[in-house]
Amino acid sequence: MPLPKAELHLHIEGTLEPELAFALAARNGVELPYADTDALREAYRFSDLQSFLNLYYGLMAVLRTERDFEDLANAYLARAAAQGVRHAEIFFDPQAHIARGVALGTVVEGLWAALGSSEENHGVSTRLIMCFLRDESADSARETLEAARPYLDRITGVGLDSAEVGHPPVKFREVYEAAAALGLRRVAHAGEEGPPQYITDSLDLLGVERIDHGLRCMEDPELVARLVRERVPLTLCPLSNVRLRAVDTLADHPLPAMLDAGLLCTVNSDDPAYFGGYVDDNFTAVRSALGLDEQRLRELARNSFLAAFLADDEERRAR
Ligand code: ES4
Ligand code: ZN
Repeated sequence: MPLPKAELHLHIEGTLEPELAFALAARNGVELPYADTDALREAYRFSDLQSFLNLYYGLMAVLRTERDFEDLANAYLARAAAQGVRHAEIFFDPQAHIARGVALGTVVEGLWAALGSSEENHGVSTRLIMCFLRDESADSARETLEAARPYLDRITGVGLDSAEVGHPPVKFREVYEAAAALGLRRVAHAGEEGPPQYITDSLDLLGVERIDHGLRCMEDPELVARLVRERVPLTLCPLSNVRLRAVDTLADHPLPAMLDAGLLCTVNSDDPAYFGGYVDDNFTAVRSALGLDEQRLRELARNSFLAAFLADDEERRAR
C-alpha cells in the first residue's frame, strides 16, 4: 500500500497522457502532428524546461470543452488515489487556455465538475491554484486575476510558473499584492532553473507560503538557514528534475542533503504524464536511487500534509 500523502505540485495540463490526448483530439476534430500515441511518446524527449514547455503548450490544443477538463481531472484523480494521494492542490494555467480562445469559465467549471465530487468519487480532497505564466506580462497576469473574480470561491491561491530565467519575481509584485488582498494563498516556482535570489525574492516581494521546486537554495547556505528557520515548505519533483536536467541523474538529487539540513521537503510529480511517473512513482524512485529509509519516506509524506492548505480538521481526517 502506498503511503497516504498530499500532492502539492501538480500541473493538471501535465497529466495529459498520450492516449487521452488522442481521444480528445478525435472528439474535438483537432489534428495532432503525431501519427499515433507511440510517436507522441517519442516526442516526450525534451532536455530542458523550454523544450518541454513547447510540447506541453502545443498539446493543450486538444482541451476545448468543460467535459475535456473534467475528463482530464478525473483521470488524474483516479491515478492519484491509486498512488495514496488523499489531498491534491492542483495548478492550472488560465492564460494558456484563454490565449487559445478557451474561456476561463470553461476551464474552471470543467475542472470543478471533477474536483467538486472528488472526495466522494476518489477519496481525494482538492484545492485549485491558478498560475500566472511568468514569461507573459505583468499586465496579462493582472487581467487574468480580474477575469478570475467570478470563480474565486473555487480558487484557493495563485502560483507562478513557465520559463523562469529572465522573469524574476519582482515583475509580479503588484499582482501578488492584489491576490493577497482578495484572500488568496500564494506560492511560486523558484530555484528550478533560476538562481537562489528568485527564492528569496518570492518570499520577500511576493509573500509566498511555499516554494515550488526550490532546488537551487542549496547554493546559498544563508537561504537554507532561513528556509529551515521559517519552516518554508519546498515542493520538490525529483523525476521532473531528471527529465529537465536540473540534476544529472536521480542519484545526484540533493533531496537527502536537503532533509539532513532540516528543510521541510515534499515530493511531488509536477507533470507526471511527461516526466515518467505519478507521485508514488517519485517516492519509489527516490527510495531506490537515494537509499531513503522508511522513516525518511514517512517524514516526506507527513510533510506533505503539514505544507498543505488544509484546515486542521481536514488535515486530521486525511491521515
Ligand atoms: C512546469 Cl516543470 C515546470 N516548470 C515551470 N512551469 C511549468 N509548467 C508546467 N510544468
Ligand atoms: Zn511545476
